[in-house]
Amino acid sequence: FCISARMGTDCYRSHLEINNYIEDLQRRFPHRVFVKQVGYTFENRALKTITVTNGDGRKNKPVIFVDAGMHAREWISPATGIYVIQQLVEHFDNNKNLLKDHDWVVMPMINADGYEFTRSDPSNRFWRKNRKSYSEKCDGVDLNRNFDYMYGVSGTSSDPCADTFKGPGPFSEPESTVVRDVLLSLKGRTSFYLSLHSYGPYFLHPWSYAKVDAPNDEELSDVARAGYEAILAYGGRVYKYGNTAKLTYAAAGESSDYAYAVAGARISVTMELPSGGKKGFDPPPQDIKPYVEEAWVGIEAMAMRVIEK
Ligand code: ING
Ligand code: ZN
Repeated sequence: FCISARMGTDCYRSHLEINNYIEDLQRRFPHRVFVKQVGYTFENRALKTITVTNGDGRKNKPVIFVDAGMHAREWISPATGIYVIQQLVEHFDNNKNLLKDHDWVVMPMINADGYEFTRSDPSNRFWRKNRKSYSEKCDGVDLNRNFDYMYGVSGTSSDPCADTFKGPGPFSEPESTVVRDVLLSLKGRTSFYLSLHSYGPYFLHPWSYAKVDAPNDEELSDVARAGYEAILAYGGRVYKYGNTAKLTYAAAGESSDYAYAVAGARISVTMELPSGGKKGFDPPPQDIKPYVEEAWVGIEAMAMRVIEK
């Protein structure tokens, strides 16, 4: 439970607290912040994006799109998404350069149903998928196998009981569909897609579906390297970076391949935040602050590299 009503790094926040926080930012900073309801989860939870600008009124700037909370148990991901929003909005004066020629769109919680499920009982803490069911025996679809680029060709399962169950078809899930629609609404504008997961630490870039170099592999690695170098210099942690399939394993139908191949994001990265706690996905609340501060150093560095291109 959270001691402070003020949004900080002392605890993991509920889906409702996160939505209330961004709504509150819109009220406090109406000239720089725009919150949009973009859809609903299977269990009818509201999914929102927050668009952050510098308030200069210029339309159609390139966009840096950040999403978090695609996998339920990866609690440090939405915590990092919240921190990104805080830096851009509440600490705008320190981060003006990140918003000069770019708008940021952040979706801090994709899999709200799964997230609330992991919060509802300790026995559910390590649930990964959403909560929609396609079998009597098992629930949930892996949202990061449900996107329609090379859907199902590798690293994915047709077994509803598997943690990487891809679902009955591409975009069968409301949550992945919402991410798709937000990405497509920004088509031609997204210069950088960043998806926050855990655990690594890794910076992963296309392709994920196979051990194949993406057309601008060098440029992708260059941005990922900027994150790696910044975090190394900051506190000595060594992230690995590179082609997803080569560095880890091939997996198709995930969001960073989709953002890159279909939604036109020239740079696309999945950031796997460091492990923590007993099982890797559960850094204790007192670790939130150092984790998100370190992550921000990497995110800022990658964004600056993209912006300076
Ligand atoms: N990893 C991601 C996953 O969906 C990923 C990222 C995608 C890794 C594709 C490798 C291949 O599996 C986590 N931790 O969720
Ligand atoms: Zn994940």
